[in-house]
Amino acid sequence: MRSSAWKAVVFDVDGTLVDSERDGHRVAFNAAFAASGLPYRWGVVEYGQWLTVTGGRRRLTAFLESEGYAAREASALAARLHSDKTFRMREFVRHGMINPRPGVRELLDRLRSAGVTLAVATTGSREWAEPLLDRLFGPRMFSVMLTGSEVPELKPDPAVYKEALHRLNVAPDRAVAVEDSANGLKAARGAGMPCVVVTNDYTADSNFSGAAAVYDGFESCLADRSGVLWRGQPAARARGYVR
Ligand code: XBP
Ligand code: MG
Repeated sequence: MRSSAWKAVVFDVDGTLVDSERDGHRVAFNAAFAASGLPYRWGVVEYGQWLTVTGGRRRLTAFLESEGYAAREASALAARLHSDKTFRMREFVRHGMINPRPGVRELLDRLRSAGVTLAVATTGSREWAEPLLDRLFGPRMFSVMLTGSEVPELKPDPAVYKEALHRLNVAPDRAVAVEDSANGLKAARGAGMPCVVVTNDYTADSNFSGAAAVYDGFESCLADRSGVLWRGQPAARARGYVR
C-alpha cells in the first residue's frame, strides 16, 4: 500500500466529506423559515451566495439584517431559527439523507491503511456533525473531531485548524487539510497547513490561490497516485490544478 508522508489529514465536512449544503442545510433552513411563518425560502443559487457567510446562525443573522431587521432582533430570531434548523438537520442525518461524496470512503480507507491519522475540522454544529460522522464512518474513524461549537471564531479564521493541530500534537507542515471552499482554504493556510481543495457545484468557480492541489472530485484525487496527499510536502511544482 502506498504510504503517505503526512502524519495527519484534517477534513472539512460540509461540501467536502458530504455534499450537504444544497439538499441538506438549505432545505432545513427553508423548513425552519416555514415553521416560523416567515415567507423566506432560499433557492439553490441564492443559498450559494449566502454560503460565503460561514456558520448557519451567522448566515441567518446576516440574511435577516439584509431583510431590514435591526441587529438585536435579527440575532434573536436567527438563534431561534438556527435551533429549529439544527433539529431538522439531525433528523435528516438520522434518516440517512446526507451521504458521503463519491470516493470519500475509499480515500479515508487508503489513508488509514497508510498509517495516517484522520481528523475533522468543520464550521458546522456538533449537534448534527457528530451523529453524521458516526453514522457514515463509524465512531473511531477520526482521532480528533472539532466543530464550530468548540472554537471562538469560525472559518476563514484558522482557529479550528490550529486547535486540531494542537490536539493532534502535529506540526502544521506535517498535516494537510482537505477543503471545498475558499473560506476553508484560507482557514487552513492561516494555520500554516498545506491544503488540498476538492471543489463542488457551489465552489467550483472560487479562487483557490495557495492550494497545494485542486481537484474537481474525489475520483480525480484518488486517481492522482503521485499527488500531494501521498507525496507529502507539496513541492513547488505541485501548486497547480489537477482537474
Ligand atoms: C460549512 C458551514 C456550516 C454549514 C451549516 O461548514 O459554514 O455553517 O453551512 O452548518 P464546513 P451550521 O466548515 O464544514 O464547510 O448551521 O451547523 O453552522
Ligand atoms: Mg466546507
